[in-house]
Amino acid sequence: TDCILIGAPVDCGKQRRGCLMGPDAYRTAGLVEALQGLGHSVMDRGNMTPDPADPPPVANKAVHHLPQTVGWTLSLMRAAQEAAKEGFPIFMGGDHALSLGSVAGMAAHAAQLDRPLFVLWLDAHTDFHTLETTTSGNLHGTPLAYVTGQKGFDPFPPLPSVIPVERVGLIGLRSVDPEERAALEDGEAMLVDMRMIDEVGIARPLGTFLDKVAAVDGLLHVSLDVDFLDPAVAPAVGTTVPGGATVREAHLAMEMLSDSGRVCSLDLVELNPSLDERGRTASLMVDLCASLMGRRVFDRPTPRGA
Ligand code: DIR
Ligand code: MN
Ligand code: MN
Ligand code: MN
Repeated sequence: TDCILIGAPVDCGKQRRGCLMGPDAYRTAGLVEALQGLGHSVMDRGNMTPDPADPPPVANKAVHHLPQTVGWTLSLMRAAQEAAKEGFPIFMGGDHALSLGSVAGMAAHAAQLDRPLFVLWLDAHTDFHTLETTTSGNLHGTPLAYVTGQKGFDPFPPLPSVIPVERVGLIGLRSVDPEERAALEDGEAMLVDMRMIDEVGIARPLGTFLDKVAAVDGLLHVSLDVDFLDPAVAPAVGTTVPGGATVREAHLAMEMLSDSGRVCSLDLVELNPSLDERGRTASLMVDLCASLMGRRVFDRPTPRGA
């Protein structure tokens, strides 16, 4: 695979600063070498900057950093479409607001190929707020609503291609705001909270989702938020929520995604290296990325349904 690393030091999607150091933390933790060690070619495009943007203010006074976020969305939408033509884009965040652009751009790319794009959201949170429902005003809590075409995103660029909510799977959920819950409970997204993982494991719901992708020859974008993981193993994130995925659950998910052969692009988001000791969260994220890109203990397929 031709991996294209895109540094997206987006740091305007929430109040606490630090995610701008994420791309360099992944480089320091050896992401390039890990991918090359698996036989992939790697092009590191360096770190991007946002386009200039000056959207009119919105009614919800809680919303902050709107111009910067719209600017990032414009530049990342374009970067995603360009990179996807040449290889497998890996968006090194940066906070989750970067997915407003990366996912919108990947959706445009898939539409050009006439392939359905699915999205797997690995996160403690649903990130399904609109500019109208958010009370924190933190725009990292909005990308999934934007890319699925929910109303309330007027200052943002119009979506070249909307992702129907039934093509979205969310796994790892344990912090969902009431407005998000109401909006998602009406829809057809696959919602996998931590209780379901406790009860049936992560392989079953993920396998079901991957079968859905394969049934229509779909492509899959994976958005991996650090807070999907338990804070005991991944403390370097501003919005820790106890009770997250274990290291093994996360690796199993990555290996199944790799086996599926469906994944076309990846976001690594919300890493805040200033909250860490010795880069351990960055190292774990690099190891998970390696599993997604083919690293194995032994080569054997997951005995699915066995
Ligand atoms: C919360 C937290 N739902 C909000 N969201 C996220 O601010 O809207 N934290 N994405 O990581
Ligand atoms: Mn998130
Ligand atoms: Mn989150
Ligand atoms: Mn909220």
